[in-house]
Amino acid sequence: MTLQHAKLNGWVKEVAGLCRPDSIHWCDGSREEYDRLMKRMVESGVATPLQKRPHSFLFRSEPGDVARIESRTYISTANRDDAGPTNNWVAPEELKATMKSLYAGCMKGRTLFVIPFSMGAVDSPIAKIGVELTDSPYVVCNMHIMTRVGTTVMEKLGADGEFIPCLHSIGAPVAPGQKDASWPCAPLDQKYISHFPEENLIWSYGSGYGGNALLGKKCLALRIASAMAKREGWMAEHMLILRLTNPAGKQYHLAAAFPSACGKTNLAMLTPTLPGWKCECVGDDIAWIKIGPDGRPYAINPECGFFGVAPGTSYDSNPAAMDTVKENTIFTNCALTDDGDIWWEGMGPAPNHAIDWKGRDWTPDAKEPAAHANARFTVPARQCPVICPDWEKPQGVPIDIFVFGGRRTSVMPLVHEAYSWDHGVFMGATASSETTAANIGAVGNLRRDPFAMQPFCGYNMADYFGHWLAMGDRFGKHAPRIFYVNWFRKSPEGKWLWPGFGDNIRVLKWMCERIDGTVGAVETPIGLMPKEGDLDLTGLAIPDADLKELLRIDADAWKAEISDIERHFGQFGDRLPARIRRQLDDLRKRLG
Ligand code: SAT
Ligand code: MN
Repeated sequence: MTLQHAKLNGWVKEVAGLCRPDSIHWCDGSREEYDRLMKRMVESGVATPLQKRPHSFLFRSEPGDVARIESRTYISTANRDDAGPTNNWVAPEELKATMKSLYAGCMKGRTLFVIPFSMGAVDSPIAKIGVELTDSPYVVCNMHIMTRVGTTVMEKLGADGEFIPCLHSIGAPVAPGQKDASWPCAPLDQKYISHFPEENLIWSYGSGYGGNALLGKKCLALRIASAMAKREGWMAEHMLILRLTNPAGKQYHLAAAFPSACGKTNLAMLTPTLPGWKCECVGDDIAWIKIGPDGRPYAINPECGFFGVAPGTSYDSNPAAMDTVKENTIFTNCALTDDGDIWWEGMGPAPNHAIDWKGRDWTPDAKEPAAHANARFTVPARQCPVICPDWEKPQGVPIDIFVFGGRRTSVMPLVHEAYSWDHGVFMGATASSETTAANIGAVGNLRRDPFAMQPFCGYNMADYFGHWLAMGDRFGKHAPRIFYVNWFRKSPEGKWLWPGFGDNIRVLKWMCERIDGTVGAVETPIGLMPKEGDLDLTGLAIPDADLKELLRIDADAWKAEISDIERHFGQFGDRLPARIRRQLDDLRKRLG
């Protein structure tokens, strides 16, 4: 591919001068390119082709490089307050100096790949172009699946089109004659995932895994895009997008924010247990939302693949995902069965023998799981049997419903609805969840994860709350209704109270009927909730006591919750919008 883009050419040259790769390869996004890179990785033993899944491969990462690393993720703004209290911050000059010394010569012995990619269909007015420079062929293949890569993007870029520069290195040069590691990367204290939102720039070093390395995803489509969206008056959200069609054929579009590994992919591909209802997936992780010509919010999925959590995915929990990953899939950190297939915990019966994600022999009586808890599949979205026919529509789909949620084994009821837009923004701002394996760190701790954006907001979170308020003012009568859900409540004895998965349609149906004004709700201190008979439980054997517990509001627990919210808000000081503080006062009053 020849290039006339002076700025891009200049940047590639500059990076090559610093990182010193042996060669440079401009990616065209073709199948041949993907196959060639995969073939080389198979030959060097890095990738294992799977006999049971056509054109699919297994990779095993370094045991220290298995997830996003929030402690090594930076939002580097000139002013520390502009990154806010929820982000790690280092001044741009200092961070760049540190990283430049790491980048110096870091690609020796490797190829520098130039990946021009589009987030969003190339012809979408909402799409943005990025260019990732990386020394990892694994990243190139994943980017092929997760984004639109190659020639059409270069054509759109032309001679002077705008692009977001995304520099990535695994941080592991190879000397001549040295045997390469199967998953080369840098030690933890040298890993950096850095964002410079004031100049739309991403620098990542030292990790080859997921969001640390596939820079179109969390780095561009959330951290950098959220800062751009604030400046430009749109929204970049950590949300799945789902189309629901009721038995009468009426469509509703829902966008839902849950933290990583809380079931976004499962909800996005829901198989409804209520007859006549249809769900179609538009996206499973990220939504870019703009106000359309008719004043309504329209959302696109900027990605074109799924990077889903493998463990727990099964024909019971998510049949659509299981059918999606039958072919053309990259599996990372799953177990390998003796007949050349992959396996993970929660998929179904365990094999008698397998090779675990660390490459060791594994049997069901092993002490450690066969697949890593954050093992992933990377797969083209178009292979999903329930992909929405409009999933690539350039103008997006109109959003009727916003949903927030997280994993809470207590306190949070199954569902409640906001009294107003501001109340809904308060729900988003106070969203909380028990932490998961998607981030390196302790699992199962309760943390506030506002709008599921805690790890992904590229600017001061208090200003982000303000942006949500401002967008609501602009949506006016077209503002989507806001709900909060919790599929994960347990009984005091530790039993899951709600079946979840396909049965979540019962809760979504209530939301649609709330919009249509055809179902009731009861006012509670925390919001509007279904009263007895409002949730369609046809065909579901759920004990009355469980349902009561699912919808129970424990006033004492909520008072404790208020103290925790005070603490959470306290970190923002005066920057917290008064309208959000007022919502907390109102909640306190309603709780009495
Ligand atoms: O590794 S990713 O950041 O892409 C996955 C996730 O945390 O959702
Ligand atoms: Mn995510």
